[in-house]
Formats: sequence, structure tokens, C-alpha cells
Amino acid sequence: MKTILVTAFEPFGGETINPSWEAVRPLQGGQIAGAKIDVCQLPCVFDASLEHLYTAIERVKPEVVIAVGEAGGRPNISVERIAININDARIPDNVGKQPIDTPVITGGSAAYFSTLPIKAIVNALNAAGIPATVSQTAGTFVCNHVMYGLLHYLHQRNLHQPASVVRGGFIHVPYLPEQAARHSGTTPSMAAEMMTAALKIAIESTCKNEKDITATGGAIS
Ligand code: PCA
Repeated sequence: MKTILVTAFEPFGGETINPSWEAVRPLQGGQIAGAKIDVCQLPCVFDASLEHLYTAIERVKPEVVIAVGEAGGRPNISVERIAININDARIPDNVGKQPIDTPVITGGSAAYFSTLPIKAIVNALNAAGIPATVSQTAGTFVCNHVMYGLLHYLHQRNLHQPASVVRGGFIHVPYLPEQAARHSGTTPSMAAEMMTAALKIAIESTCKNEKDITATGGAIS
């Protein structure tokens, strides 16, 4: 049976909860579109997050990897299009590291496009009444770091095993209502149940659409 690895993050930046983990955790062990779901929590730490991710990929041997993270202040589900080869941390990570303008992978391509069907996912989410858009930036903190590291890893892997291509990408989720309530009165949020429903739809859409409506993918030199 096909396996899909879905990752999320531990809390960071003074928050006590990370919506990505609250949304992803209920998926563990379930089946969606004939695929078995395996979940894994990553530390919000440069480099260590990628070590955890690569270990999980080696263990699970998934056909698809969807990484999920919190984007506090964003109003909807953002399906990321692109990861860039830069770490530029506006705050320290969870072990106090704050890299400024360093590459994620020395000598790596400038960027990678998501190999998930991003437009198909957004269309399916909107059709289900869930607010979602394609996002053109995953930022320059640990989420972009993980997205870039994931896509770099899969690119290398797929070059060596072209008969069984593994696809991957990243989805950002907003704050939970209880987090937004601790911020300004206009901070947007989404309930965890809606985020989990969104991830199920994203997985179904990925299984249904081998290629996106607009085919992207691969390295950008
Ligand atoms: N969001 C951060 C890192 C961990 C998370 O959940 C980000 O957007 O980079």
C-alpha cells in the first residue's frame, strides 16, 4: 500500500502549541485515498529538523511527503510553491541558533518548486469551503529550510530511482483560535478540525493528480 509521510513542528517563538502538529496528529495510522498515513513531529531547529525528516523518510519509505508548519498571521491554508536556498532567521530557533543569509545546502540549486499539485489542492480546498491559496514564499526560517531540504533530498533520490518518483511539498496553516486570542483582536485563525480536514483533502488531491494543472517541479539553477 502507498504510504504518505506528513510532518509537523513542535511549538516555537513563545507559543505553547503548534497548529501544524494539532492538525497532523489525528491523521496518524489512518488511510486516505488508499494510502497509509504516517506522521512525524520535527524540532523547530535548523539542521536537526532535516536530520529528523531524512530519518523518517528512510524509515517510512513514503511515495509522498507533505510537510506542514505554522504561519501565524496568515489568514488561510497556504500551499507553498517554492523553497529557496537561504536561511535568514528573524528569531532564534528552539536551540538559540539564528543563521543569517546562509545556504540551506551549500552548492545547492537556488530554489526548488513543490512537486505537489498545488493548484489542484487549492481548488479542491476552496470547493470544500476551506479558505486556501497558493503561496509564493515559505519565508526564510525553519519551514523554508525543511521544504528546501526535503525537495533537495527528493530531487537527488529521484535522479537515482526515476522509476519510483517521490513527490513532496509544504503547506502552512494559520494560528489556532486560542493562539489568535492571545494576539491582537484582528489576528486570523482557523480551527484545528478544519486544518485536519484540509490536509485530508490535500492528500486526496495529491493522490488523484500525479501532475498539477500547471506542471512545475525540479531544481531552479
Ligand atoms: N513555522 C515556522 C517554523 C516552524 C513552524 O511551524 C516557519 O514558518 O518557518
